[in-house]
Amino acid sequence: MSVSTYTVTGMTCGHCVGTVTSEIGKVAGVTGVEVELATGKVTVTSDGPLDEALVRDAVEEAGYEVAAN
Ligand SMILES: [Cu+2]
Repeated sequence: MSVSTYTVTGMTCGHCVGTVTSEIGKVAGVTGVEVELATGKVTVTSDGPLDEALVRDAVEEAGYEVAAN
């Protein structure tokens, strides 16, 4: 199992959180997504190393941005 964290910008409410959660949840290998609205912190659990580009794409697909860490 591997855990990675991202900072997502542009989320303003629970609906945004739901959209980001569901889009990242579709990425291959992802087993869990936790989004903290106040900080934009997104914790992704996966069953193997995750392709960061796919997570980034998923977040952009949802209409938000991954901040550079
Ligand atoms: Cu919203």
